[in-house]
Amino acid sequence: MSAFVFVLPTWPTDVWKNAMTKVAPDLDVRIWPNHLGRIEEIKYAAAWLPPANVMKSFPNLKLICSLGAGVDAILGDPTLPTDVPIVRVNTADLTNRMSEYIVLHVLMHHRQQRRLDANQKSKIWDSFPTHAASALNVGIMGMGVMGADAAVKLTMLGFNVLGWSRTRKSIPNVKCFAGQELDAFLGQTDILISLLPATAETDGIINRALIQKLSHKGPFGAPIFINAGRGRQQVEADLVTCLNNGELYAATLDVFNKEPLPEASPLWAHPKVTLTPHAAADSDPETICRYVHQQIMRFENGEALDNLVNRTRGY
Ligand code: NDP
Ligand code: OXD
Repeated sequence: MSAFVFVLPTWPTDVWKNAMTKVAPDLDVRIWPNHLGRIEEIKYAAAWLPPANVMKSFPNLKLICSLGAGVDAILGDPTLPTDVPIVRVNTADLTNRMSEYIVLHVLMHHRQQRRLDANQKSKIWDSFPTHAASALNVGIMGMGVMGADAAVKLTMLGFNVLGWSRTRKSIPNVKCFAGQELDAFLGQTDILISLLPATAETDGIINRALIQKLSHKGPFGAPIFINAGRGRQQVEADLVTCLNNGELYAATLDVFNKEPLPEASPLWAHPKVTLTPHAAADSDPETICRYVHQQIMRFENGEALDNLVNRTRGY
């Protein structure tokens, strides 16, 4: 007897249970914390923001599936069983949604849509001069599944695209940097995008010192920052300082140090900030359940799992 459990403290469990039942009608689906049944029967878990100590409470757990691409919340559990493989989500649906978000916000800054919106509100007819996409260098930190897809789509629009990752990539029309080449990458970047995972190495990486290394040669005279990776990567006080003193021209932020973003945060009402509630790439329950079920089947058939998390790297 093997059962599957959802651990979803912040998501509607009925939606996910229905999706999984549709995709895998024979799977015995349990819900943490109130519908666990005999806990010894639970072999598979799928989680988003699981509280600490929950995974260790399943004594026969064989596989953990993260319902997001990022696994920082799962790995942050100090009592996480060390011998259970963790698989993370990688679906075309999630990747496409992220690329939509990145393209939308790069274009929004490039075409100065917020200025146009403000002009419309004040009934100001001002057809100010604009520039071509090729006038902008867009640099992506994190050239994994999401970063590589967004990079390719941005090149199609005519932007000059650069990428930085731990290991070097080779992507047509994208200038790829790796590891120690960060400063060279930053110096050529007008719009900086973070699609990095949250790890000990990336915590606080977007700070004032890094922002000061970005290019000031772009058409706006100061760089723009877009973060759809994780909030832990940005020092929010430094972002506010740089936006106020002109070291940053503008920012789009989807992720924050603390979520939901506290009401007292100056980012909410900052005139240079466009803010979204960690919604850059929403997860479609049915698509993701299909993917999770495939991983369970692979495990049961003794096949290699897809998108295994490397615990040492932290992503
Ligand atoms: P991947 O694991 O495929 O890619 C991560 C990339 O970051 C890789 O290119 C990796 O380099 C690079 N990287 C990691 N650590 C470092 C480092 N220390 N220095 C340089 N590069 C580094 O992840 P995904 O693309 O699937 O997702 C990226 C992140 O996006 C997720 O972890 C999550 O935090 C966030 N996300 C946010 C969403 C939202 O709605 N806001 C939705 C989905 C994801 P290398 O390739 O060399 O390993
Ligand atoms: C993810 C997310 O990691 O939605 O997938 O943040």
